[in-house]
Amino acid sequence: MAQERTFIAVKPDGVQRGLIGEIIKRFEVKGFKLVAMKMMQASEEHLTEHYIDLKGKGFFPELIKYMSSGPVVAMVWEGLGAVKTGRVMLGATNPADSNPGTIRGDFCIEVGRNIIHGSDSVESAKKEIALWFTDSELVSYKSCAADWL
Ligand code: DAT
Ligand code: MG
Repeated sequence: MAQERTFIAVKPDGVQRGLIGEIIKRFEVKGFKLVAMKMMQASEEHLTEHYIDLKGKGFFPELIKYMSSGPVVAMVWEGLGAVKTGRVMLGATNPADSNPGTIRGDFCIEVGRNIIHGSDSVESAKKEIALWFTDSELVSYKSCAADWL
């Protein structure tokens, strides 16, 4: 495993349901380092670009409507194997299949309201981070916990 960055976003339902803190806490206590974060109302154009690989799916219009229905909290987390481990922490796409102990397994029920996004590969993480953040928004610093993780 290598040091990686992954793009994580609390979706509009996660924001409205008061789960921002819980989600940040899980990545923080796991040992990942927060390198960028902002709350924003994403446009349909921006979300279409974010989910461009799913454009042909039947649920796509509904997905864009849902994701643009309120503010999201966009974040970049860094650490050893952050992409793969981040996905494990999220749980399966459909909360009905997400194990208890995962974020989706613990806090949601429906695939169309699954509260959180996480990059599925290092390559898509790079694309997503570039889509959601400028270089200057990515903060470079050494965590004092780095040698203890
Ligand atoms: P993930 O978010 O786990 O990476 P994905 O990239 O396949 O999953 O799909 C993106 C989002 O689209 C997913 O979080 C919820 C929604 N979605 C996926 N499959 C769906 C389906 N069969 N019906 C409704 N929404 C779906
Ligand atoms: Mg995905």
